[in-house]
Amino acid sequence: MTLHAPETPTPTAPTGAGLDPEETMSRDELEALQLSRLQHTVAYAYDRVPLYKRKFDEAGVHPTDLRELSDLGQFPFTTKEDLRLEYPFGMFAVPQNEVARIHASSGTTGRATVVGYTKKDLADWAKLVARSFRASGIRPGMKVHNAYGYGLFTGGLGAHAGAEALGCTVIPISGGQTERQITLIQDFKPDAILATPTYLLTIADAMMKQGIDPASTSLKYAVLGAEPWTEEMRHELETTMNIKACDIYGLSEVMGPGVAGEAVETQDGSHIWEDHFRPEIIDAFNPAVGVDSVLGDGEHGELVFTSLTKEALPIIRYRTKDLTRLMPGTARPAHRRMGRITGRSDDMIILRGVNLFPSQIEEIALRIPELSPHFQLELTRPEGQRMDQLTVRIERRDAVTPEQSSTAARTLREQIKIHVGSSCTVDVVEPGSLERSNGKLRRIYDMRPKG
Ligand code: DLL
Repeated sequence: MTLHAPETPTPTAPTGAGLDPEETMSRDELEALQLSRLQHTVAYAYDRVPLYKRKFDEAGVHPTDLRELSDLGQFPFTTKEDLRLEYPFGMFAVPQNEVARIHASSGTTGRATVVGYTKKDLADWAKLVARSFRASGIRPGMKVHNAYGYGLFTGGLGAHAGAEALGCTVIPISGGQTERQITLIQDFKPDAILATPTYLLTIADAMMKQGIDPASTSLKYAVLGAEPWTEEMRHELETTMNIKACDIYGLSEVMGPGVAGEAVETQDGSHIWEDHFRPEIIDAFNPAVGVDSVLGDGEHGELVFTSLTKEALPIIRYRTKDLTRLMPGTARPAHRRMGRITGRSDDMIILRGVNLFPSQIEEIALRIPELSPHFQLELTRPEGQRMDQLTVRIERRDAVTPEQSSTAARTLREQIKIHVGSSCTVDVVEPGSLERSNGKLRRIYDMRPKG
């Protein structure tokens, strides 16, 4: 039997039809909603989670001090370390039998952080992921290939529930098994793919190796996130695969994917769904508590989130370590947009006093036609030397000659010196020689002696 998929509509500018009422609210209406939800959340967290009671009391603030939105600046921050110390369930605000699902971070950099959801939290999460996907061009009835990893990682199940809530046909392939992904894309003919940007690159690359033109598949939309990526990477993926690629942002501690999502008609950064989360920007390296310590819109710093509706794990002023800025809303005018994440404060390479992020290298390298988007950064400190060294190892594109490779290497080195200010070594390597992504790609290999 053949299943006849309905015609897939092309995206149009938002008319209000099919959008959540909160997406079309005015900023004043939205801020009034935020204030009442914030007052509730802060009191709820104080009453139900001992850590919040302790921290608020120590800081000398009480939920009743929150009279307007800017008063949030007086409340203490929450960090990943707090979640680790409360491992496993100390941050939960509801009894265990009201927790419908648990997710956790992999714990590769320390003890896992555990998060929980009530049934209502799961429904809200699915609604926001559906909202994000819809903004990015996906429509009910479309087939969606979900290559985010399933399991304790929030990507797979979070995206899955969102696509189902939107009314899509979900193909729950998870990450990895790239050959199989390609077969299913060819046979099932999905309209959209959900993956990390570097994993989509892996899929496109593997298609080319098999002699399949990645631009020839049924895919029209990709919703990509879970790791930093650049406009240059968007261009690379959109042209190689003949798709529209939009960003989706989120983190487990705050919810998972769908904290913010990008509109396909503007492609100008993800709108933070401010009816559920109150964002702030603070100085990442000198965080102070106080109403005046919050940076203004447009200023660069660390993104901080307070949940406004979560039941199982209300989170107050969570320091994401993600560096970005807030900008006014466009496609959804009341909801502010976030700039691209330039990097995480804990992923910043400090090379002889110069700050550097992998995304800066991606941006520069992808403007050099002979170089591919496959690269790694290696940090070393040669014996007997006090200076750190950076080696950028990057694959050349197919059909690039050795002479062209060495010219490209020189150009990249010079451009990094000009735009970032760091001297480095560039090693242009053979296509296919660097490890491919299966999800979140590791870009930095820090080989410096510890301590
Ligand atoms: O990565 C949630 C997610 C899944 C988002 C699928 C989007 C798609 P965590 O594993 O907790 O959750 O990692 C969260 O990943 O603090 C950022 O550093 C990074 N990140 C997530 N989305 C983006 C994005 C998921 N769109 C951490 N751009 C966050 C840049 C992102 N970085």
